[in-house]
Amino acid sequence: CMEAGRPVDSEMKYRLMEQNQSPPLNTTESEVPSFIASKVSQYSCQRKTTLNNYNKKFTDAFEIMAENYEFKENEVFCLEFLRAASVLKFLQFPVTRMKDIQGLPCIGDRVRDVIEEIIEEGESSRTKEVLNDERYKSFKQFTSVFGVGVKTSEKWYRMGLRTLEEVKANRTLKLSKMQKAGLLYYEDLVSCVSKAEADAVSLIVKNTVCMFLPDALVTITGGFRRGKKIGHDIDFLVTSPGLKEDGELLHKGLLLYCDIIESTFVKEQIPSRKVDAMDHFQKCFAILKLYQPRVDNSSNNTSRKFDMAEVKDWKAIRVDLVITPFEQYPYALLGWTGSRQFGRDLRRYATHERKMILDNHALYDRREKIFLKAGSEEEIFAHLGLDYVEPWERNA
Ligand code: DCT
Ligand code: MG
Repeated sequence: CMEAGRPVDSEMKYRLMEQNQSPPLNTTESEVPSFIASKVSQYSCQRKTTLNNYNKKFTDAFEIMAENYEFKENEVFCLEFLRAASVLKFLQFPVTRMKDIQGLPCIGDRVRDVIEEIIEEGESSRTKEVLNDERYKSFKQFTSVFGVGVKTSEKWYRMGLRTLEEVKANRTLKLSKMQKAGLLYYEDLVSCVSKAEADAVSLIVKNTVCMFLPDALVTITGGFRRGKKIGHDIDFLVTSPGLKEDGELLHKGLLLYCDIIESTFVKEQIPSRKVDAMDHFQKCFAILKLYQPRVDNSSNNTSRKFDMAEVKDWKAIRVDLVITPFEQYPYALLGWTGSRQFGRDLRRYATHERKMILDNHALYDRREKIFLKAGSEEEIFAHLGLDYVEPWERNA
């Protein structure tokens, strides 16, 4: 199955994987370092995962399965599918037969069954079942509202509610301030944030922060720092050389909706052992009103007047602002850049391979009983004995 000079064989594809490039047309096999599936690390922090996903068909299916298990609060099965999705995102070729995944880590039996079915049938009956499942469909709708998680969805579902329309119509529900805002700006918030919108918001946030903190360092984190072109929100990290304790900063007011979470950081406390733990920074889950001047192509005055009154010229955008003390900034940056899977694996790697505890504030060496200081992300990777992984290679 080999055309002249054109490798289509999957052994060859394996060898090309680590090079992160498409198959060269005129190289002989011996020039390409060989790739061994069993050498692929089980930790995504030891893999380079760009946005170039050759196996979207599979990873989309896994992510639906994972989400369904998340809704059922089955963390073990959820993580199994998320880890498998991450491994397949790393592969530099599309999987077309079972032999392609032989020896790879994190591919359990449940995952294997889904892969096999997709290879053979083009789609997975299990995934289809989930997508048609009443509970999944309701949870999917409920959790798409800002401020609504699995717990709230569970409560609403048990009350017999099935759709967002039913939620909105129900007068007995006591919605939080956050959920009310989530419903009020629902259409804007479910439509994704573009890179252009992220850049526009970035300017506003930087200018505003610098008004009261002139030497502030404002960095866009999350998916946009990893090179994504769209996102569900925009994540920012704010620090300044003078900032020792976080506090005060968010009380100046600049946003449509703003839920300020006060810092809960306790100095003496060693980093959290919980792998999915949130951090203790002062943060603000906000909704920003981004004005988008509309191109007015009507020359008719009356219709212009009508437009001015009726047309909404702004979009509500979800923004997370996280304020960090200066010396914790590299740790916060690493944590908030994500991906979630990359962060989970960094912490798991630190715990199991290095006897260290990593969180968004610090790295603690349990053997030496010391906190390891870091001035950059590179230094954190070095402390962990890991090769540096660039932000755009953290799309695990
Ligand atoms: N994060 C974290 N702990 C949390 C939530 C988030 O450490 N409880 C980190 C991991 C990813 C990063 O912050 C940004 O989170 P999201 O905005 O949810 O993810 P994203 O990768 O930016 O994706 P999206 O494009 O959907 O915003
Ligand atoms: Mg984000």
